[in-house]
Amino acid sequence: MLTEDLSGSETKAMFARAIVRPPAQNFFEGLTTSGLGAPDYQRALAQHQAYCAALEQCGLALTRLEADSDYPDSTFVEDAAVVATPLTPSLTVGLLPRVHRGSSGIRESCAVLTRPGAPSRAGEVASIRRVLVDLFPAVSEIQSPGTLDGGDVCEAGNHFFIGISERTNGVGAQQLAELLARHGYTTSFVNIRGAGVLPVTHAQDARATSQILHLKSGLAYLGDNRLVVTDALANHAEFSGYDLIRVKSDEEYAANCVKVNDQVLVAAGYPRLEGKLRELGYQTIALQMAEFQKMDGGLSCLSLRF
Ligand code: CIR
Repeated sequence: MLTEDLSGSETKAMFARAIVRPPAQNFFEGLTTSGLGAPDYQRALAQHQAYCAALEQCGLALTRLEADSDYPDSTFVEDAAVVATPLTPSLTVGLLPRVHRGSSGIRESCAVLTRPGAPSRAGEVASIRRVLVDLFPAVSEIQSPGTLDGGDVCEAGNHFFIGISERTNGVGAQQLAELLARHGYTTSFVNIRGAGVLPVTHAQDARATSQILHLKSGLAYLGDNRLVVTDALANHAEFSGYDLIRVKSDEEYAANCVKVNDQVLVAAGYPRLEGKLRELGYQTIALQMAEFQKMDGGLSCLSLRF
Protein backbone atom coordinates (compact mmCIF):
# COMPACT_ATOMS: atom_id res chain seq x y z
CA MET A 1 0.00 0.00 0.00
CA LEU A 2 1.03 3.62 -0.20
CA THR A 3 3.28 4.83 2.53
CA GLU A 4 6.09 7.26 3.04
CA ASP A 5 9.64 6.43 2.15
CA LEU A 6 12.42 6.82 4.69
CA SER A 7 12.93 10.46 3.83
CA GLY A 8 9.32 11.19 4.54
CA SER A 9 8.01 11.83 1.03
CA GLU A 10 5.41 9.56 -0.45
CA THR A 11 6.65 6.72 -2.54
CA LYS A 12 4.79 4.71 -5.11
CA ALA A 13 2.33 2.02 -4.19
CA MET A 14 3.85 -1.39 -3.88
CA PHE A 15 1.47 -4.20 -3.20
CA ALA A 16 2.91 -7.68 -2.82
CA ARG A 17 -0.17 -9.83 -2.29
CA ALA A 18 -3.88 -10.03 -2.77
CA ILE A 19 -6.63 -12.28 -1.49
CA VAL A 20 -9.25 -13.25 -4.06
CA ARG A 21 -12.19 -15.64 -4.21
CA PRO A 22 -14.10 -16.61 -7.34
CA PRO A 23 -17.87 -16.26 -7.44
CA ALA A 24 -19.87 -19.33 -6.43
CA GLN A 25 -22.52 -20.84 -8.70
CA ASN A 26 -25.25 -19.08 -6.71
CA PHE A 27 -23.56 -15.69 -7.11
CA PHE A 28 -26.82 -14.44 -8.63
CA GLU A 29 -28.48 -14.87 -5.19
CA GLY A 30 -26.38 -12.08 -3.69
CA LEU A 31 -27.57 -8.60 -2.88
CA THR A 32 -28.19 -6.18 -5.68
CA THR A 33 -30.06 -3.01 -6.49
CA SER A 34 -28.66 -2.59 -9.99
CA GLY A 35 -31.65 -3.72 -12.01
CA LEU A 36 -29.21 -4.98 -14.65
CA GLY A 37 -30.45 -8.55 -14.63
CA ALA A 38 -28.94 -11.77 -13.33
CA PRO A 39 -25.23 -12.36 -13.88
CA ASP A 40 -24.08 -15.18 -16.13
CA TYR A 41 -21.97 -17.52 -14.01
CA GLN A 42 -19.55 -18.65 -16.73
CA ARG A 43 -18.94 -15.10 -17.86
CA ALA A 44 -18.43 -14.03 -14.23
CA LEU A 45 -15.84 -16.77 -13.78
CA ALA A 46 -14.03 -15.69 -16.93
CA GLN A 47 -14.06 -12.06 -15.84
CA HIS A 48 -12.76 -13.07 -12.44
CA GLN A 49 -9.95 -15.09 -14.03
CA ALA A 50 -8.93 -12.12 -16.15
CA TYR A 51 -8.97 -9.93 -13.04
CA CYS A 52 -6.68 -12.36 -11.21
CA ALA A 53 -4.36 -12.53 -14.20
CA ALA A 54 -4.14 -8.72 -14.20
CA LEU A 55 -3.17 -8.69 -10.52
CA GLU A 56 -0.47 -11.25 -11.25
CA GLN A 57 0.71 -9.18 -14.20
CA CYS A 58 1.13 -6.33 -11.69
CA GLY A 59 3.43 -8.56 -9.66
CA LEU A 60 1.09 -9.74 -6.91
CA ALA A 61 1.12 -13.19 -5.34
CA LEU A 62 -2.47 -14.32 -4.96
CA THR A 63 -4.07 -16.17 -2.08
CA ARG A 64 -7.00 -17.86 -3.80
CA LEU A 65 -9.84 -18.84 -1.49
CA GLU A 66 -12.38 -21.48 -2.48
CA ALA A 67 -15.69 -20.27 -3.85
CA ASP A 68 -18.23 -20.28 -1.03
CA SER A 69 -21.87 -20.87 -1.93
CA ASP A 70 -22.92 -20.25 1.69
CA TYR A 71 -22.24 -16.60 0.96
CA PRO A 72 -23.22 -15.57 -2.57
CA ASP A 73 -21.57 -12.15 -2.16
CA SER A 74 -18.31 -13.61 -0.86
CA THR A 75 -16.39 -12.95 -4.07
CA PHE A 76 -16.36 -9.30 -2.91
CA VAL A 77 -13.55 -10.03 -0.43
CA GLU A 78 -12.60 -6.40 0.07
CA ASP A 79 -15.65 -5.82 2.23
CA ALA A 80 -14.55 -8.26 4.94
CA ALA A 81 -11.37 -6.52 6.11
CA VAL A 82 -9.34 -3.33 6.06
CA VAL A 83 -5.58 -3.68 5.87
CA ALA A 84 -2.90 -1.10 6.49
CA THR A 85 0.82 -1.57 5.98
CA PRO A 86 3.74 0.81 6.22
CA LEU A 87 6.35 1.08 3.50
CA THR A 88 6.92 -2.02 1.42
CA PRO A 89 10.27 -1.12 -0.10
CA SER A 90 10.18 -3.79 -2.77
CA LEU A 91 7.86 -6.49 -3.94
CA THR A 92 8.14 -9.40 -1.58
CA VAL A 93 5.97 -12.31 -0.67
CA GLY A 94 7.72 -12.74 2.66
CA LEU A 95 6.55 -11.42 6.00
CA LEU A 96 5.07 -7.96 6.01
CA PRO A 97 7.18 -5.22 7.52
CA ARG A 98 6.17 -4.89 11.13
CA VAL A 99 6.91 -1.29 11.77
CA HIS A 100 8.00 1.86 10.02
CA ARG A 101 9.46 4.85 11.81
CA GLY A 102 8.76 7.67 9.40
CA SER A 103 9.13 11.38 9.86
CA SER A 104 5.53 11.58 11.02
CA GLY A 105 5.71 8.85 13.63
CA ILE A 106 5.54 5.09 13.98
CA ARG A 107 3.21 3.17 11.71
CA GLU A 108 2.57 -0.52 12.01
CA SER A 109 0.97 -3.11 9.80
CA CYS A 110 -2.48 -3.98 10.97
CA ALA A 111 -5.63 -5.66 9.75
CA VAL A 112 -9.16 -4.95 10.90
CA LEU A 113 -11.88 -7.50 10.30
CA THR A 114 -15.12 -5.78 9.46
CA ARG A 115 -18.65 -6.33 10.67
CA PRO A 116 -20.53 -6.13 7.35
CA GLY A 117 -23.61 -3.97 7.29
CA ALA A 118 -25.65 -6.57 5.42
CA PRO A 119 -26.54 -9.45 7.79
CA SER A 120 -26.32 -11.98 4.94
CA ARG A 121 -22.61 -11.16 4.61
CA ALA A 122 -21.61 -11.43 8.28
CA GLY A 123 -20.25 -14.98 7.90
CA GLU A 124 -17.79 -13.97 5.19
CA VAL A 125 -15.36 -12.59 7.73
CA ALA A 126 -14.31 -15.94 9.26
CA SER A 127 -12.38 -17.22 6.23
CA ILE A 128 -10.65 -13.87 5.73
CA ARG A 129 -9.63 -13.91 9.39
CA ARG A 130 -7.93 -17.29 8.90
CA VAL A 131 -5.73 -15.84 6.17
CA LEU A 132 -4.94 -12.53 7.84
CA VAL A 133 -3.92 -13.83 11.26
CA ASP A 134 -0.91 -15.52 9.67
CA LEU A 135 0.14 -12.40 7.81
CA PHE A 136 -0.47 -9.46 10.12
CA PRO A 137 1.08 -8.84 13.51
CA ALA A 138 -2.13 -7.19 14.71
CA VAL A 139 -5.65 -8.23 13.74
CA SER A 140 -8.59 -6.47 15.39
CA GLU A 141 -12.26 -6.35 14.56
CA ILE A 142 -15.21 -4.03 14.45
CA GLN A 143 -17.58 -4.71 17.34
CA SER A 144 -21.36 -4.49 17.63
CA PRO A 145 -23.20 -2.17 17.29
CA GLY A 146 -20.62 -0.95 14.79
CA THR A 147 -20.99 -2.01 11.17
CA LEU A 148 -18.42 -1.43 8.47
CA ASP A 149 -17.80 -2.67 4.93
CA GLY A 150 -14.28 -2.55 3.52
CA GLY A 151 -15.69 -0.94 0.38
CA ASP A 152 -16.29 2.17 2.46
CA VAL A 153 -12.64 2.57 3.31
CA CYS A 154 -10.31 4.30 0.87
CA GLU A 155 -6.63 4.30 1.75
CA ALA A 156 -4.74 7.38 0.61
CA GLY A 157 -1.15 6.98 1.72
CA ASN A 158 -1.18 7.09 5.48
CA HIS A 159 -4.65 8.54 5.58
CA PHE A 160 -7.91 6.62 5.29
CA PHE A 161 -11.22 8.07 4.13
CA ILE A 162 -14.06 6.22 5.81
CA GLY A 163 -17.47 6.40 4.17
CA ILE A 164 -20.59 6.43 6.28
CA SER A 165 -23.14 4.63 4.19
CA GLU A 166 -26.12 2.32 4.35
CA ARG A 167 -23.58 -0.41 5.30
CA THR A 168 -21.11 1.47 7.52
CA ASN A 169 -22.51 3.27 10.51
CA GLY A 170 -20.95 6.04 12.58
CA VAL A 171 -20.04 3.64 15.38
CA GLY A 172 -18.18 1.32 13.02
CA ALA A 173 -16.42 4.25 11.37
CA GLN A 174 -15.36 5.61 14.75
CA GLN A 175 -14.06 2.21 15.86
CA LEU A 176 -11.99 1.88 12.70
CA ALA A 177 -10.63 5.41 13.10
CA GLU A 178 -9.47 4.59 16.63
CA LEU A 179 -7.91 1.28 15.61
CA LEU A 180 -6.04 2.86 12.71
CA ALA A 181 -4.90 5.77 14.89
CA ARG A 182 -3.41 3.26 17.32
CA HIS A 183 -1.22 2.03 14.46
CA GLY A 184 -0.21 5.49 13.28
CA TYR A 185 -2.73 6.26 10.52
CA THR A 186 -5.07 9.23 10.20
CA THR A 187 -8.71 9.12 9.08
CA SER A 188 -11.60 11.33 8.07
CA PHE A 189 -15.24 10.55 7.49
CA VAL A 190 -17.29 11.08 4.36
CA ASN A 191 -21.04 10.81 4.59
CA ILE A 192 -22.48 9.24 1.47
CA ARG A 193 -25.92 8.70 2.96
CA GLY A 194 -26.96 12.19 1.98
CA ALA A 195 -27.91 14.86 4.44
CA GLY A 196 -28.48 13.67 7.96
CA VAL A 197 -27.23 13.94 11.47
CA LEU A 198 -24.50 11.45 12.24
CA PRO A 199 -23.33 10.26 15.63
CA VAL A 200 -19.88 11.61 14.87
CA THR A 201 -18.63 15.14 14.95
CA HIS A 202 -16.19 15.25 12.06
CA ALA A 203 -18.44 13.77 9.41
CA GLN A 204 -19.18 16.04 6.48
CA ASP A 205 -22.15 16.00 4.20
CA ALA A 206 -20.88 14.90 0.81
CA ARG A 207 -24.06 16.07 -0.88
CA ALA A 208 -24.02 12.70 -2.50
CA THR A 209 -27.02 10.50 -2.17
CA SER A 210 -27.25 6.84 -1.42
CA GLN A 211 -27.02 5.96 -5.11
CA ILE A 212 -23.52 4.67 -4.53
CA LEU A 213 -23.26 1.60 -2.35
CA HIS A 214 -19.84 2.27 -0.88
CA LEU A 215 -17.49 5.23 -0.70
CA LYS A 216 -15.10 3.48 -3.06
CA SER A 217 -17.90 3.09 -5.59
CA GLY A 218 -17.10 6.75 -6.27
CA LEU A 219 -13.53 7.24 -5.11
CA ALA A 220 -10.04 5.86 -5.74
CA TYR A 221 -6.58 6.99 -4.69
CA LEU A 222 -3.80 6.88 -7.27
CA GLY A 223 -0.90 8.03 -5.11
CA ASP A 224 0.90 11.36 -5.39
CA ASN A 225 -2.02 13.20 -3.79
CA ARG A 226 -4.35 12.33 -6.67
CA LEU A 227 -7.91 11.05 -6.37
CA VAL A 228 -10.34 9.75 -8.95
CA VAL A 229 -13.74 10.95 -7.80
CA THR A 230 -17.27 11.14 -9.14
CA ASP A 231 -18.76 14.55 -9.78
CA ALA A 232 -21.25 13.82 -7.00
CA LEU A 233 -18.49 13.50 -4.41
CA ALA A 234 -15.95 15.92 -5.82
CA ASN A 235 -16.95 18.98 -3.79
CA HIS A 236 -16.57 17.29 -0.47
CA ALA A 237 -14.36 19.33 1.84
CA GLU A 238 -12.23 16.30 2.69
CA PHE A 239 -10.95 16.12 -0.87
CA SER A 240 -10.08 19.79 -1.26
CA GLY A 241 -6.33 19.37 -0.83
CA TYR A 242 -6.06 16.71 -3.53
CA ASP A 243 -5.66 16.75 -7.30
CA LEU A 244 -8.95 15.43 -8.56
CA ILE A 245 -9.73 13.44 -11.69
CA ARG A 246 -13.45 13.99 -11.94
CA VAL A 247 -15.67 11.30 -13.40
CA LYS A 248 -18.93 12.34 -15.06
CA SER A 249 -22.13 10.62 -14.06
CA ASP A 250 -22.29 8.52 -17.25
CA GLU A 251 -18.91 6.95 -16.38
CA GLU A 252 -19.49 6.82 -12.64
CA TYR A 253 -19.02 3.06 -12.38
CA ALA A 254 -15.41 3.40 -13.58
CA ALA A 255 -14.44 5.70 -10.68
CA ASN A 256 -13.85 2.52 -8.72
CA CYS A 257 -10.46 1.86 -10.32
CA VAL A 258 -7.39 0.51 -8.53
CA LYS A 259 -3.76 1.49 -8.78
CA VAL A 260 -1.70 -1.66 -8.41
CA ASN A 261 2.01 -0.92 -8.46
CA ASP A 262 2.77 0.46 -11.94
CA GLN A 263 -0.68 -0.11 -13.45
CA VAL A 264 -4.20 1.17 -12.97
CA LEU A 265 -6.93 -1.45 -13.29
CA VAL A 266 -10.03 0.17 -14.71
CA ALA A 267 -13.40 -1.16 -15.82
CA ALA A 268 -13.60 -1.65 -19.59
CA GLY A 269 -16.06 0.46 -21.54
CA TYR A 270 -15.37 3.86 -20.00
CA PRO A 271 -13.12 5.52 -22.57
CA ARG A 272 -13.07 9.03 -21.13
CA LEU A 273 -11.67 8.02 -17.77
CA GLU A 274 -9.26 5.52 -19.27
CA GLY A 275 -8.12 8.12 -21.82
CA LYS A 276 -7.59 10.70 -19.09
CA LEU A 277 -5.53 8.25 -17.03
CA ARG A 278 -3.35 7.44 -20.02
CA GLU A 279 -2.96 11.13 -20.82
CA LEU A 280 -1.64 11.60 -17.30
CA GLY A 281 0.93 8.88 -17.90
CA TYR A 282 -0.68 5.90 -16.20
CA GLN A 283 -0.54 2.46 -17.76
CA THR A 284 -4.03 1.04 -17.65
CA ILE A 285 -5.44 -2.46 -17.80
CA ALA A 286 -9.11 -2.44 -18.79
CA LEU A 287 -11.14 -5.29 -17.34
CA GLN A 288 -14.61 -6.52 -18.22
CA MET A 289 -16.70 -6.14 -15.08
CA ALA A 290 -20.26 -6.38 -16.38
CA GLU A 291 -21.24 -9.55 -14.48
CA PHE A 292 -20.03 -8.07 -11.19
CA GLN A 293 -21.67 -4.73 -11.90
CA LYS A 294 -24.97 -6.59 -12.08
CA MET A 295 -24.42 -7.48 -8.42
CA ASP A 296 -23.40 -3.91 -7.45
CA GLY A 297 -19.75 -4.94 -7.32
CA GLY A 298 -16.90 -2.71 -8.39
CA LEU A 299 -13.40 -3.53 -9.45
CA SER A 300 -11.71 -2.91 -6.11
CA CYS A 301 -14.02 -5.18 -4.12
CA LEU A 302 -12.81 -8.34 -5.88
CA SER A 303 -9.51 -8.30 -4.02
CA LEU A 304 -7.92 -7.38 -0.74
CA ARG A 305 -4.50 -5.99 -1.58
CA PHE A 306 -1.50 -5.37 0.65
C1 CIR B 1 -23.34 -6.26 -1.80
O1 CIR B 1 -24.40 -5.66 -2.01
O2 CIR B 1 -22.85 -6.32 -0.69
C2 CIR B 1 -22.67 -6.96 -2.94
N1 CIR B 1 -23.65 -7.47 -3.84
C3 CIR B 1 -21.74 -6.03 -3.65
C4 CIR B 1 -20.61 -5.59 -2.80
C5 CIR B 1 -19.64 -4.75 -3.54
N2 CIR B 1 -18.57 -4.37 -2.72
C6 CIR B 1 -17.88 -3.27 -2.90
O3 CIR B 1 -18.16 -2.46 -3.75
N3 CIR B 1 -16.88 -3.03 -2.04
